[in-house]
Amino acid sequence: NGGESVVLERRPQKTKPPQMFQVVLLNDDYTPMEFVVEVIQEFFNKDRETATQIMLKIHLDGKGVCGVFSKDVASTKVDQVTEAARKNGHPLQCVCEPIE
Ligand code: TYC
Repeated sequence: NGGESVVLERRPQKTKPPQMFQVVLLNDDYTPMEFVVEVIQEFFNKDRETATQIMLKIHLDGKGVCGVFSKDVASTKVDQVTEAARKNGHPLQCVCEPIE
């Protein structure tokens, strides 16, 4: 073929793992400990013992990570926790933050 050669270059791989977000609960002086434990069990699928440990960590340190999710799931968790807190009259704050 006229001596021409074809070079197939490898493209840089395009797909990278999605940015992950940690969902964090913040401490406050008013939300009952029991409510926080129930929220962590229900929305973050933790057993009661783990949920209690996370709640106490938040109570002592001011905040604590309840789970790590894709952006969509993390933001849904924030909405669900915030709605449950408001419905029950508690000021509990839940936020998500990108990790790494
Ligand atoms: N500090 C609260 C209390 O003493 C308990 C609490 C824990 C509130 C964790 C919020 O994210 C929280 N009743």
